[in-house]
Amino acid sequence: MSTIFLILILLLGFLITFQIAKASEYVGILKGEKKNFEQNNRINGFLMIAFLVLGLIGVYWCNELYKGKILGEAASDHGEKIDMMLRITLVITGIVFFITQILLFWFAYKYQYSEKRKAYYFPHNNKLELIWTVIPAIALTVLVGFGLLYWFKITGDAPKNALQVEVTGKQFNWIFRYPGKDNIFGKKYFRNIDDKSDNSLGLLWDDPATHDDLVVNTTMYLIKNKPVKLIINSRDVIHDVGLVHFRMKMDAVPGTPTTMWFTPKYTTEEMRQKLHDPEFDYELSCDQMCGKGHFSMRGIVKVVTQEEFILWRAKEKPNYARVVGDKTPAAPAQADSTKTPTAKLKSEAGTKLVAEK
Ligand SMILES: [Cu+2]
Repeated sequence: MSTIFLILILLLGFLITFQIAKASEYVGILKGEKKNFEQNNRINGFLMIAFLVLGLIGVYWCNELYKGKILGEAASDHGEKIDMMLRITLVITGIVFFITQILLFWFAYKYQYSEKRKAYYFPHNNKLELIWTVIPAIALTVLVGFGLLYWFKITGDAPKNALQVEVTGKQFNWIFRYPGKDNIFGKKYFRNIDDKSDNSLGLLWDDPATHDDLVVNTTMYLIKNKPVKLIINSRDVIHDVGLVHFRMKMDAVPGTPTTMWFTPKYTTEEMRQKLHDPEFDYELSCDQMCGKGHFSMRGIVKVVTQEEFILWRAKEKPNYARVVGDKTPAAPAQADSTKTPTAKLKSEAGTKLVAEK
């Protein structure tokens, strides 16, 4: 029924427009062609100015409306630079926007047809063309240059003292891994992935480096003022690590680890006080449509002090201790690597074995 109504409304709209057009045509004939043309020109010129004024009011209104809804201060050093870059881009494009829009609509009004004036024939000017090509080219090169500089910094080598966290996306949550005291991520193999036996990353237990690796879900702990390097993986489809408060974002691609690094500036607690929001948490969202549960891939990032981090780390049990039952991580010499099922698998896989550090 509603479809019929919609069609009827559209038909009626079309008929009314057609009738108005016909009526104005007859009015034009009655008034005389020239007078009609001049009147139309004046109306259109006036509409141009009205559009300009209303448009600019709209721009201002939108800004006022969404002022409080944009993200606050960036919570990382790289984020600060990205914000600065964004502000510079907005100022440059904003100035160009206002100048060009005002000129465009003002000229359309000011230079509408007049009997007293003859159009000036101005086909070509090399100097002018050079100016409006070179100036935007320089401005864009500077903007893109800054972008590239920060991109190389973010994806480049992290400082040596950086905390390393491996982030793995899967349908539909995040898995974080911290290397133990040895600061080495133990080897893993995708065929060993087994959620039921608490090995969501497929760690190879016969690699001693896996024994102190800490695997946690949903919440990632970072340290204030300490650089962090994220090594990003995916277990299934392409996900994307989106850390909006730190202004960071990187795809999680299966089989191809990606990296990025930054330094958190404020602890979660400090940010809560800054924002007057006791419930605030840094968010890790998946920024890539990855399936029907995509919306539920909300991870939490807790930025804490070094002391708090050490306390948290001490409380968490490495997966090896949970799965194999050994409370103290085995020393490399004590581990009998020939009897474990993973060792068998490893030898079977031979050169095809894909183990990452
Ligand atoms: Cu995802």
